[in-house]
Amino acid sequence: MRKKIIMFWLVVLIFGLAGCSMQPEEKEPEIVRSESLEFDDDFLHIGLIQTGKESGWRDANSNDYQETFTKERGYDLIYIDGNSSPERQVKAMQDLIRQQVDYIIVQPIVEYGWDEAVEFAQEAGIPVIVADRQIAVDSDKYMAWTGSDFYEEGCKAIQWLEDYLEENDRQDEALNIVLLEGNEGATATTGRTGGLMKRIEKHGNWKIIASACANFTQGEAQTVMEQILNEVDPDQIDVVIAENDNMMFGAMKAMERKNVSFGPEGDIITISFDALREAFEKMVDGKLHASIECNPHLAASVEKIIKKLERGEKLKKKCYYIEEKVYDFKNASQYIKDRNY
Ligand code: GZL
Repeated sequence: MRKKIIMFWLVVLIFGLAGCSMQPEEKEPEIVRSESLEFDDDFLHIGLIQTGKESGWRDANSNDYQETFTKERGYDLIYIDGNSSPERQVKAMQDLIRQQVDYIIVQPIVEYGWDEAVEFAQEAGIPVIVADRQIAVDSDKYMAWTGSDFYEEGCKAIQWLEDYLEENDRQDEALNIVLLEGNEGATATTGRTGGLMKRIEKHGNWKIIASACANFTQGEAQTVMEQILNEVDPDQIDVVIAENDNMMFGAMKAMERKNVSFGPEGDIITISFDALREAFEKMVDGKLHASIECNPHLAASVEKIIKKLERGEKLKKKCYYIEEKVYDFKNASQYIKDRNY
């Protein structure tokens, strides 16, 4: 019988009344121990707050959790779809505290807005594990983070471009670059953009001639790329970089509609992130030059952290990075058969 004693009624009262919008001058809540409330089973109750369904990467990520945290393996996974709304995600954390889950896994849409909710989870005695993107709160407010090194992913993308240009004796060429970015305030966006810009700035004759946010979605990317193609002569574009494959697919639809030539068999160099199976298909078909892998299989890393905590072990570090590779049109056919998402 799993018992969890938490500050239950007070959390309900504060979040219910203030809707998680406590004013700084308001008195800090006292910790009022309530009657113990418990789940009537032996499962480990895991609350998962997901971003939404914005990309193929996200689907693979969600499936990975659902295949890992199963009843057969001793877990009761309470999956909450954030529906691409940061506010809904914060409310989901309040609900999971009320349900007194054993752990909360949060996959944040954006880094900000988590302070109160994470603090109350901590005071309620519910460990929070952050995965994928990060949250901008003191790291002592959550147990650990696991995910990708997004900055490194950005650097890898430009390293690949530099190598490709060198191989084709184009290393001294001036380049005009179009950049499609993910959600503003998301670690995947700030990290990738940071790595990309850091490396692009090393080339005096490389220029970002247009950039736009398309929130990691294919539809928004097609719209913003159509706008860019209305404003910029496609013959002036040398490279299109999209911060995930789905946005690149949208950009490709916009370029096809304007008969713009792109990809290894065309003119414009195309680079994206995630390395979805569909990106491999585009690389094999000569439309995509490279995709920088972002591994969506985070559940095993999260489960390892939970098992350590369940054994009462102290976590030796706060950040658990996962392995990732770079794939391109030259090696895509070698790996595509192994890509299951
Ligand atoms: C990266 C993840 C990003 C993916 C996008 O870890 O946060 O969000 O790159 C997804 O496809 O939408």
